[in-house]
Amino acid sequence: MAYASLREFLQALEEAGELIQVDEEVDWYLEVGAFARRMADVSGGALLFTNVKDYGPGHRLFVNSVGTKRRFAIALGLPPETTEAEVIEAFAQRIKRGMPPKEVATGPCKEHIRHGEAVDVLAFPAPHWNEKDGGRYIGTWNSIVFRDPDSDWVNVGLYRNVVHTRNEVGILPLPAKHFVRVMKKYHDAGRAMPIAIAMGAEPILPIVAATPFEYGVNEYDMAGALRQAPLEVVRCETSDLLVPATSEIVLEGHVNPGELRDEGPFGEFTGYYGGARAPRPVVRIDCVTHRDDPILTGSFEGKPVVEDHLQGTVAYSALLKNRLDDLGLAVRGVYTDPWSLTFIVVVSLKPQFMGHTFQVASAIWSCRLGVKVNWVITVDEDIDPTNLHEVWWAISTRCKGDRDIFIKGHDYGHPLHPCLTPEERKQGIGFKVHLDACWPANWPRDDTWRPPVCDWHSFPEEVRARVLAKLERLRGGRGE
Ligand SMILES: Cc1cc2nc3c(=O)[nH]c(=O)nc-3n(C[C@H](O)[C@H](O)[C@H](O)COP(=O)(O)O)c2cc1C
Ligand SMILES: [Mn+2]
Repeated sequence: MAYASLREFLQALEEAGELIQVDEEVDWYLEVGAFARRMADVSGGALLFTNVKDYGPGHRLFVNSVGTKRRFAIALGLPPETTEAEVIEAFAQRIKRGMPPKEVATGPCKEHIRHGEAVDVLAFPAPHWNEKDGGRYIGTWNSIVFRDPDSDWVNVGLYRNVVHTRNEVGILPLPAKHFVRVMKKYHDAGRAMPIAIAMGAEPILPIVAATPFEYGVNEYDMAGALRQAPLEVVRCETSDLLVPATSEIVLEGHVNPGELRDEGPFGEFTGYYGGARAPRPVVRIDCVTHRDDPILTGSFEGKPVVEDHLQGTVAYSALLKNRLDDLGLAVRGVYTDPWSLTFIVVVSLKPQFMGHTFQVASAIWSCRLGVKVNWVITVDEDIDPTNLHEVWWAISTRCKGDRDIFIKGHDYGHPLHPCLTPEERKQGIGFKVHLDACWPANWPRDDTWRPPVCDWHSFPEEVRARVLAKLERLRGGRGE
C-alpha cells in the first residue's frame, strides 16, 4: 500500500501506536533535539510537535519518522513486525525495476505560493538540534531534486540545509555525491543550478534521497518502485523541475557558480560533531510553496541508533546484496549493522575457491557505495550476518589475525571519519580492511581441520523433538 502523503503516513503511525504528539510548547533551540535524542535512545515513537516556541499552532514539526525498525517497515507498507532481514529483502527486490512518476496538474503543495519579498524560510520551525551546531537547520529530512543538464536524469538527494537568511540556505553535499557532479556541469557552463527542496513528501522519498543509487539512476523511478505506485509530481513555479504533489513545503531555488558561505559544524551520523565550519554552496530561494498548516520534517543526527543509521542499514545491505547477486557471487546475505554507520559490512557466503572471499570484498569496494565501506568481514554461510554475536563468534574462532586480515592504507577516507587525522579527513585519505572469518577455502572438510560445531542443531533431530515435547509439558504449553 502506498501512502499518498505524509499525512496518510502519520495516520498509519497513529494507528500502530508509533506516533507521539507533543502539544506542550517545545523550544526549537535544543529541546526538539533532546526530545529526538531521547526517543532514539529508548527506541521510542515518532514525534509530531504542534506548538513550537515562537510559532504556535499551524506550524507543525515532524521528527524521527523511520527511527525504529517497526516504522521503517510501516513506511514501506509492510506489517510493523516484519523482520529487518525481510525489510532488506523487500527493498532489494523492489528496486530491481523502476516505476516512473506521474505528472499531475496541481496538488496540495500549491495551496500557498510565495514569491520574492514574501519568501521567508523561518516561517517554518527549523530546529537548532545539538548545542554546537552552526545554526538552525531547516533541511535534515528533505528531498533535494535536480536534473542533469545533459540528459533526462533526475536525482533526488538528502543534503543538510542551514538557514542563512530569510531567502538563503546553505547546502552540504560531500565530495562523492551526485549533487557535486551535477553542480559542476552547470557551473562549468557558467549557469546557475536550479534545485527544489521538498519537505514532507510521502514517507519513501527521503529514504530514496538518502540511498546512494548509481549515477544516472532516476530516483523518482526508485521511489515509485519502493512505493509500488507511481509518485505524483507537479511542476515548480520558477523552474521546470517536478516535485511531489503532496509535499508539505517546497523551497524552489538556485545555486550560483562560486557563491560560498560558511556552514557547519553539525552533530553528525558518526556520533560526533563533524564538518567543521567552512565555506559551502548557498541556495537562493526564489519561491516557497506549501500546504495549509504545513508540517516541516526533520531528522536528528548523532550517536547510533537514529533513523539515518537504519536507513543506511537497509539501503546498503539491499544494494550490496543486489550487486553481489548480479555478479554471480552467490552470497547468503549482506548486512551492515546500524552501529557500524555503513563503515563495516558483513557478508555471509560459502567460499568455493581460494580468494573467493577477497573477490567479494573487492566487488563491494569497486562500486560507488562501497567507496565509503572501510571494513568487509566475510563469514561462512552458517553465520547469520544480521546477528552480531554470531559474527563475533566467527571472528573469534575462524580468523587467524596474521593470516586472514588484509589492510590497505592510502585509500578513500570519509571526510567525517573521526579516526582519521584532521589532515587525512580534509584530503580524503583512509583505509580498507578485509577481515576473513571463513574457514580457509583450501582446508579439507574434515573434523580435524574444521572442528564440528557444537550447538542445538548438532543434537539428533529425534532427541531435540523429544526434549521439546518434554519442555512443553513441563512449562504447561509455554515451552520454546
Ligand atoms: C538524515 C540524513 C542526513 C544526511 N545529510 C547529508 C549531508 O548533509 N550531506 C551529504 O552529502 N549527505 C548527507 N546524507 C547522505 C546522503 O543523503 C546520501 O549519501 C545520498 O546517497 C546522497 O544522494 P546522491 O547519492 O544522489 O548524491 C544524509 C543522509 C541522511 C539519512
Ligand atoms: Mn543519486
